Amino acid sequence: MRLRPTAFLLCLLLAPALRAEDGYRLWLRYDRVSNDLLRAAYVAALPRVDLAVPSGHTNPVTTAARDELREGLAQLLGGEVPVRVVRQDDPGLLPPPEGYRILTAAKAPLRIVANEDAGILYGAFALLRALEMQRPAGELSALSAPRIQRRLLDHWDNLDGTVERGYAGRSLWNWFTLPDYLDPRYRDYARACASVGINGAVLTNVNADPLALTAPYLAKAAALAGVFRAYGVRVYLTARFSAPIELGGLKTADPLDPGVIRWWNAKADEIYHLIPDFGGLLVKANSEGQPGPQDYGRTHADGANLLAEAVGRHGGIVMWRAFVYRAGASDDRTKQAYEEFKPLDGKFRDNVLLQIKNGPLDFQPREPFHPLFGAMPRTPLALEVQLTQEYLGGSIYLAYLAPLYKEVLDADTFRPTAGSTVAQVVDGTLDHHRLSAMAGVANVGADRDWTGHPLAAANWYAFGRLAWDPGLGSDAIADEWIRQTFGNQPEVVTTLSALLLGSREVVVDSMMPLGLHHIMARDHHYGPGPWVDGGRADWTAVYYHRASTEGVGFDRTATGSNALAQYSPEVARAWGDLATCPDGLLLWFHHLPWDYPMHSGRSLWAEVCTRYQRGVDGVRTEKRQWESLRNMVDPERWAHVEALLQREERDAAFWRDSCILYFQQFSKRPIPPGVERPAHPLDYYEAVQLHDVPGSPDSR
Ligand code: BDP
Repeated sequence: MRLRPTAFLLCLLLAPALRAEDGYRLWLRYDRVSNDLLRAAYVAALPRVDLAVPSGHTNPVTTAARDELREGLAQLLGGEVPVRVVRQDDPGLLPPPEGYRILTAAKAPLRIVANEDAGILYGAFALLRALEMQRPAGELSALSAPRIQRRLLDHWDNLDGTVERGYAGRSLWNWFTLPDYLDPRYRDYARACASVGINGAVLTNVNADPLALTAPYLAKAAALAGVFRAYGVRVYLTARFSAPIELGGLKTADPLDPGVIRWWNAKADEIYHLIPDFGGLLVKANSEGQPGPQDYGRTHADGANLLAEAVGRHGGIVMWRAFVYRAGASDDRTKQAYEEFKPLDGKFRDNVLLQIKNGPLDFQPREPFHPLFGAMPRTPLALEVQLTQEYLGGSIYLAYLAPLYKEVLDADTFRPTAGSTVAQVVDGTLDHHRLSAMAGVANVGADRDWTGHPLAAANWYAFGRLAWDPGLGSDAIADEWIRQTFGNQPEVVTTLSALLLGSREVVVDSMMPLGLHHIMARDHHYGPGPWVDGGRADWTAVYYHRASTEGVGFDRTATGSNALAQYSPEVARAWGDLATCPDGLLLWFHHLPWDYPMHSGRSLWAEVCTRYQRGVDGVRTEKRQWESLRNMVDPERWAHVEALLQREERDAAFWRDSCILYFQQFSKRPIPPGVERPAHPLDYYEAVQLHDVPGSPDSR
């Protein structure tokens, strides 16, 4: 069809307005600074930008920084700002590794000074962030360096393009077209990571496919590494422990077998030949059916050291996961990792990190911190958190997770003394470790907006910022993200900030309040399933909530599983004593009668009901907050979030009604006033089946 000239003209004129806001640009929007005075002040403060590194050379990293700045500044300021790479020869100015310093002086070029090329990149993004946030032109100088060394995204991506627990479409990596076609998206992924300081990506699922370590797939990984390198992002892979059998044709994968040792050494040589800056291997072993050293009567340390030896010769590391549990191995699944790993403290090679989930169970909406963080001073411990919302409503629910990450980072282990936080364990300062790492299970996929929920990219952002500096506040991070993603209008910033900051607690209330945990539906984990029973006990809900006519909750005090004994005496005392145990962990640690008097003055039963109602009310408040932004947010993202909040409200009511009816069978008490009555009987809720829930292969 040919357009008539007038129609063509009209299209051109309308083009910017018609371009749908699809979220692709994330927080790297670089929209022109709308305040003319401020823009003029920036132009005056930035006659030129000098990127100063010791070598003074351009290379892929400094070039990436320079290009990002040129492009970003041109868009933000509406005119070109010269950017050049220069030699930094004043050692007094040099910040720590990967850190940067931004120096301003009247009528002189702004200087970004770094010790390493990556620092220049981080400084460049920090400068762009400051402008996007409309910081005063006189306040652009800065000094910053990461507290944690390896800041990694773990992708649970399968080679067939599916993503385990992924809710944002298929995998970003198109393994079939790699290594030939390099989707421009790979570069944008790396830009986004670098902009928040993420410096590594584990490309493959922890439930590992040995194929990933074959020559053709290593070539594909090398191609991705080639794109990421300029952005300071190193590639890592997961290793299947039995790969010497599956790929090498060996009879065993015994870590002490000389043939196995030779095989891994040769494999490491092959990897490093293709990817000289390969970061290392992440391993899930002897957990949920994965093979591991225990299959041969060896320990986790034997297994980790085998791989660490192989990659260590090339400067690589091994991240060995502590997420292990076996059916019937203990009276309490949450105790198992500690029981297995604590005795191995000091037994790992120095290039092994033990990677521990934030809590002892599995990424529930709220868990206490993992007891291993206070138990292995001679081993560097990496913190693993989930960005993808496996247990928090996938990409349907709004859950800003910085408060969850902060809860664990700020937790006091009291080992060896008060004031020894998980953050200090993880950043290596408490026990003087050379290595430190924090990993986030990624929430990105091939969806156009990367994360499926238009507000879920805040978790990608927050993860990176907290891994850089665990001391940052959830509110400060939300403020940064909102201003860059939705602009600086005060009503938008204030309202959206309140919305984000309250959202995780709303999800806790609507799904698993008061320390209830693991009461979601089987397999796909979306929606309630307090009635889930039968089969392997520690995969059921009844194992965790222990509801009976006597009461509800898992007794983990000395009268029960005594999981509390895995914490320092101070922590165990505080959580073990009903007077000081926070409401949020009450039923995690205690089994209590339904008429137990809560701090609120209500009985436990009434409190459970009230919290579920509070969850629904919380979503309604979120809807009102979002509604008030209707004309201040672009229509596409506004409508998308609005629709998801509608769904979340319906789901929250479903959680409330089904859980209250289920527990009422035991409490035998009426639903208290102020709590809405369920629309259906319990069997209605129990019969609802979901099919093909994303991220779960078992949902049919
Ligand atoms: C659980 C997930 C499962 C993962 C496992 C893990 O349900 O898909 O493989 O964690 O972390 O949360 O290994």
